[in-house]
Amino acid sequence: MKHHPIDYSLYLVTDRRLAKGRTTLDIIRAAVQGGVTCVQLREKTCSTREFITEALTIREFLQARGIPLIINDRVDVAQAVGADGVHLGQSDMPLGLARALVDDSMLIGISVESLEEAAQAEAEGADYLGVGPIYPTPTKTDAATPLGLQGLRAIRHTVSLPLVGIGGLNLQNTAPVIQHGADGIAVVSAIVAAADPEQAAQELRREIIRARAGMDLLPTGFFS
Ligand code: TZP
Ligand code: MG
Repeated sequence: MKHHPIDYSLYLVTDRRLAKGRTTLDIIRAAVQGGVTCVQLREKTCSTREFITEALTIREFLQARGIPLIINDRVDVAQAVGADGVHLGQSDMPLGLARALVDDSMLIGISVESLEEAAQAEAEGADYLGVGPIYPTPTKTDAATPLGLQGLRAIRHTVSLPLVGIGGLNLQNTAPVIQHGADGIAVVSAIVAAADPEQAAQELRREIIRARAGMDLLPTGFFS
């Protein structure tokens, strides 16, 4: 049984290396106050023990506020801390093997960098897709060639899973990403590296709502 549907609107992906001395929990607190709807804990450098300790604290904080926690890369950590989901890239554990290890309720998100990867992840039973990079980004140095808005739209027309755009997203380019078919936007630096992460999250959330409202005013089929 899956959880109630997740709101992917504003999806925070953490990165302690960009947090300017603030803890990941500091950033998450501010971002939740500002209106993020989903949090992915992404730890690329700390020990497994530290990852788990941090994840337990963050899970407690988020659970009390009804915000889902998704763990990056580590199926074992996600399962151990009772996270809502795990997020896997194309070089991580294959989806089918991960599915066999976790509780039925665990969401599995897959990063896709092409239409082919998107179709495959949907066929294999992913719960949602991270689609990107949409734009170039210094945050992930091994990211593929950017998909751009047209790449996102092509994936939107091919799969029916929730799509979360990622890569180089900020207040200035959020609206077109929503209008090209993303159910939400995922950001690292636009919140984690912001001088005021709460304000940054609040502005992004408002922009997403505004972009959706703008779409409602357009005739059906305008974006197809
Ligand atoms: N996956 C594709 S791009 C990216 C990840 C994790 C990094 C996005 O970071 P930013 O700072 O929001 O561009
Ligand atoms: Mg990964």
